[in-house]
Amino acid sequence: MATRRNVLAVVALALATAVSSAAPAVAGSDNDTLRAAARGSGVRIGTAVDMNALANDAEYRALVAAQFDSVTAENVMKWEAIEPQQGQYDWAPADRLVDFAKANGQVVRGHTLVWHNQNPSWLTEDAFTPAQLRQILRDHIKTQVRHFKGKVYQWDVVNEVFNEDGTLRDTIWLRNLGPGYIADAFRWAHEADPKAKLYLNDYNNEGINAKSDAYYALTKQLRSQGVPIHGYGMQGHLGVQYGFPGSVFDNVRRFDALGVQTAFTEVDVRMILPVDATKEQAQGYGFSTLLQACLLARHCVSYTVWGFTDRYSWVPGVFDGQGSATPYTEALEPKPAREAIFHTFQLAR
Ligand code: 9MR
Repeated sequence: MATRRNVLAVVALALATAVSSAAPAVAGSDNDTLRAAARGSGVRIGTAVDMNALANDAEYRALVAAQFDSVTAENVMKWEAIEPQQGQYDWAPADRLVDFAKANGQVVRGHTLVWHNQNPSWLTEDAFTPAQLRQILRDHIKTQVRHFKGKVYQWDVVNEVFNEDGTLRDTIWLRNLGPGYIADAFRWAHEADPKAKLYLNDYNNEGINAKSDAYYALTKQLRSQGVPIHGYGMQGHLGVQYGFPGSVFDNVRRFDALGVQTAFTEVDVRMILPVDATKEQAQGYGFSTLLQACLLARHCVSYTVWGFTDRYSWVPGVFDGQGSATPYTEALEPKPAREAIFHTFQLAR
């Protein structure tokens, strides 16, 4: 733990080294990998995985296996994918990820059980009564967590439940079940797999602001009521044009003090195209800032990038004129951001 605290002092040096070092691209010895750099740090290095890419792109598959020790399904564990028709579950794509992870000595983060997006139309379009919806939610959570019992070590139980101003987001769940749906979701997930670590998860909640204040208050409240909640997830979707939140470590530290784990769950740092060297350097700083906060914290256990290559990133399709948000180029070459992550881990050893 003591070495974790040295990270901040030497990070400027790390970044200077990072941008000038010519690291090997895809190949290289095991010592050159992100997962080797992370070893012993207490923080796992993860990536979201696109299952089509994993099946069809051998270079992509090799990098997932070599560079990461944690994986998250980018889409195939979401409700619309898992239960496309009511009561009919399609486990196959998610099971393939679990098998891949096992074969490569990786853990699996489960994403996500309750969300307002990517829900099947039978759920959102049919007019269920509140009592029916409660039963549906309970069945869904219990069935899914039971299926992956012992195979998924952390679950994003509820995803993105707060607005930016710290009020609860207006969703099918809040409207029909009231705010108690959050505690219920955690209890049901815990009953289905008592060993899994259960997380809240959101974006724009990395620094101290109205949204993270709301999560802090909720976490405290749920813990005092004995609700089985174990972790606070910060997605970490940043952009160089916005600058980076300054109070990330303070925020992580206050959740530390509550006795819950923390994790960075979906880190990417986009930029307005075209790419230039200054933006790439700033991007490395963004990736590294979140990782430093994680390494400095007592209970921050994982740092996951939301896709590791621009070849499959969700960013350009959603943010017009923006991209280059991941640590590897479309050609799967490492960017300064990849080296910033690598060196930040190395310094924590
Ligand atoms: O990366 C995911 C993309 O492929 C999907 O089309 C999109 C649909 O909403 O979801 C993306 O992942 C999101 C994640 O599940 C939750 N946090 C925000 C992520 C980026 O939108």
